[in-house]
Amino acid sequence: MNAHRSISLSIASFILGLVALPAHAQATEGDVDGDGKSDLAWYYDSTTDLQVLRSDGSNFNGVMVQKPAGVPTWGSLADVNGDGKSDLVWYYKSLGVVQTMMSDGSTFNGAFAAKPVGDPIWAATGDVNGDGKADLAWLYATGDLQVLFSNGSTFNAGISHKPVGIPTWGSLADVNGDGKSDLVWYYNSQGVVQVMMSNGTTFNGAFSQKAVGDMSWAATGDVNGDGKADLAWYYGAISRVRVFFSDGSNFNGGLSHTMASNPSWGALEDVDGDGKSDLVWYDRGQSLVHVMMSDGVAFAGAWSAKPVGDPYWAGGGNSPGALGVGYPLL
Ligand SMILES: [Ca+2]
Ligand SMILES: [Ca+2]
Ligand SMILES: [Ca+2]
Ligand SMILES: [Ca+2]
Repeated sequence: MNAHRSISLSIASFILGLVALPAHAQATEGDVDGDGKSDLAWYYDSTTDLQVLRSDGSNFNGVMVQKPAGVPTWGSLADVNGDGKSDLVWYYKSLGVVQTMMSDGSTFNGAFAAKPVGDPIWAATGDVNGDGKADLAWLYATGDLQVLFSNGSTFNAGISHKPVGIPTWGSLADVNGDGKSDLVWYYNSQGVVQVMMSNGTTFNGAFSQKAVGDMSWAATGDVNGDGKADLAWYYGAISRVRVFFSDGSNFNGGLSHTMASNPSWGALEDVDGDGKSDLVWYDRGQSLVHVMMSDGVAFAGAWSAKPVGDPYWAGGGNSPGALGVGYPLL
């Protein structure tokens, strides 16, 4: 099996995995304790322990352990009530509902209405209407996309949209820096990333398509700190991550970084709170989480690797509006 086919199958299995309970990691982002530094959430289904590895800017310390009720089908870390602390947004297939557990900085509580939504084939969180509260984007097998706006205590009807085609990968990220998360979708049939800009009430075009080709994993985040979310694309066959910087209307050449180890999962998250999203990845062979800091033009300055085991689900990051989606571990 060649790499190209393997990647396509990985993406296909991820899409299927959303519908059939996935036994692999999904990536998102979040600053759980609200100190401006993105933390990493790591969930083990074997013990049903959720461990939040809190970033102090130079390491993941201060583990916060929680036992949510039940194993999720999909999850995200997102600040749904706009208090600066990322909350846990989990979908339970058995119940057909999204359950949100609010972070108070040291634990997760209830206090957000469960929302019946039904099974998605893709889902993401991001602040689509720019009110400071993360919203929920839910794509159904029919190709219908529903964005549910958070009002701080529940998700309500927001945008109904039917984009052209079903993506193989997607993210919500504010690529033009207007405070509203845009829809960043990859179609592997065309090898291009398509952005649909949010104006708060609908999604429009007006962003050039970017030919990127198939990746092993991808993420969005503001790597150069200009307020516009950038695109990171990891090519496993050449062990290289490429970051395409957004200028608000296109993704242009950014930076290229050859990985020293082989990431099974990656995310962009600002772990030191300097406004530049850093590269966080998990090496499954080593059972280690690594961090490479962004200085705006390159990834340099590695953190101490953090020992963790294979997660069932993982989340992290806090760039404005840049929330990832899941992938299977490679
Ligand atoms: Ca919102
Ligand atoms: Ca935007
Ligand atoms: Ca940027
Ligand atoms: Ca940073």
